[in-house]
Parts: sequence; structure tokens; C-alpha cells
Amino acid sequence: MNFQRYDDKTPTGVKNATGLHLVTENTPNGQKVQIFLEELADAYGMEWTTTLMFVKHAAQLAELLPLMPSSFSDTSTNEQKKDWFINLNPNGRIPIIIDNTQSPSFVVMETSAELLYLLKFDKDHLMGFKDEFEQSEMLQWLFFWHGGGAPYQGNLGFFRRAQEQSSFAISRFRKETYRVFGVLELQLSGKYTGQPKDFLAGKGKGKYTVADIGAWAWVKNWPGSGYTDEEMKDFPHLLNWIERISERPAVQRGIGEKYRRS
Ligand SMILES: N[C@@H](CCC(=O)N[C@@H](CS)C(=O)NCC(=O)O)C(=O)O
Repeated sequence: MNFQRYDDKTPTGVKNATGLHLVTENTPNGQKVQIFLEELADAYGMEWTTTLMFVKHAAQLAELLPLMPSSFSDTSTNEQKKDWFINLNPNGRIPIIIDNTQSPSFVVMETSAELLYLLKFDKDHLMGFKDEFEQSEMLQWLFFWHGGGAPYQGNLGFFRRAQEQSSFAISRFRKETYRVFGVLELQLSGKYTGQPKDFLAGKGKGKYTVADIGAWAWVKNWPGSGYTDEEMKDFPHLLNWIERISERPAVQRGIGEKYRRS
């Protein structure tokens, strides 16, 4: 153990990792970083190792516990709230990256900060920009989704799954998530700029960047968030954008088998 932020409960896979190490679960937030690492693998042969967590969400837990065998409650779940993990991320949430190429190792929490940290490995600016204004646009959309999209869609999921149903909360987060889908639609449609876009940021039709990855990992889950095909007809450009990004091999790997716990 050469890093004071590890303790005797830190899993050996985390403790003994060399190079970049991702601690994740295959949730929308986890997928953001999984996808970008897979993109970097395709572009530059990037290598890293992964520890898969079993993060249990409070609402799921409340709902699922009565259905679980009695042995269930003492399995090692809610790992992200245990000391060893809090030591690495005081926020107790996945994913995190540990960069063991630094001495001491450097830990990155918060998905958008992680995407931006990893951008330094994108030497040719394939998924970011050299131009400061395009880069600013990318940051605007990355932050827009991090602060103004994911929390709404996340809370919508939380309240939809909760044992105690609150129609007020569900309705608030359902409307707000729908509204921010509409903001993405406006940007992609070019309704006010005259320039329809394939991707959120960049000149002309835009370029696929970490801003798209950040939002896509969530927005693609619209059926699970309870929206109907009829409602989504309001967002044709957004639906095409979801499809366009889904086709990328790195995206398919980034949400795929490799990140599912057996
Ligand atoms: N703002 C954080 C959110 C991370 C987050 O909410 N992760 C969820 C999984 S999608 C989690 O760890 N939930 C477990 C918990 O809340 O204890 C980020 O972007 O990294």
C-alpha cells in the first residue's frame, strides 16, 4: 500500500492497480466515463483497468429488500459509502478515476471533471477543440447537462422508483427533464441559429465531444424515464442524435457486457 488514501478495506483490485484505474458501475454516470475511455482506446490505444462496484440506490433498496433472500442484507453493497471509498471520493458516488501514473496517485471525482481530465490524453483534439470558442461551447453543454440535466433525470428516476410515491415530485422532475430535452433539441435543430447540428458543440454541424457523451449517457434512457414515443416526437433531432451516437462501437462497448456484473 503506497498511497495514504488506501486502507486495509480498499479492494486489492483498486490498491494494486497501476496506470489509470476506473471505479465504476454501469449507470448513466458510470457510462459517461466508460464510453470516453473506450473512445480513447479506439483513437489512441488507451489502456486502463476497472473495478466494478455494486452501488445500491436508496429507493431501489427500499423497494427490493422485501424481495431479497435473507442473506442479501449482509452482502457488500453500498460500497460507495464505505470508508475506503469515501477516502477517495468524499461525495461517496461513482465513478472515480485513479491516475496511478502520478506520484502520489491522483484521484478524480465528478464525471464532467473526469471527462475533462481524460481529455489530456486526446492529443489530436478528436473529441475536444483547439479553438477556444468551440472549446467554450463544449464546456457550456457539458456543464449544462451536468448541472441542469442529469440531476433532473436522476431525480425523476429516484421518485418514480421510490416506495413512497410523490406525484408532486414526479411531475416536477418529469416536466423539467422534458424541458431540458427540449433545450438539447433546440440546439440540435438550429431553429434559432439556422444551423442544424449533428452534435452539441463546434462550428457548422458540430463535432462529437465529451459534451455529447455526458448528455447521451442519460438522455438515451428516455424510455426508462417514462416518456412515450408520442411525447418524444417533439424532439426529432434529439432522437437522431441518440441514434447517431449509439452506432459508435466505443459507445456500444462503453455501456456493454464488460461493465455488467455477473
Ligand atoms: N455528480 C456526480 C453524480 C454521481 C452519481 O450520482 N453517481 C451515482 C450512480 S449514477 C451513485 O454513485 N449513486 C450512489 C449514491 O448516491 O450513493 C457525478 O457526476 O459524478
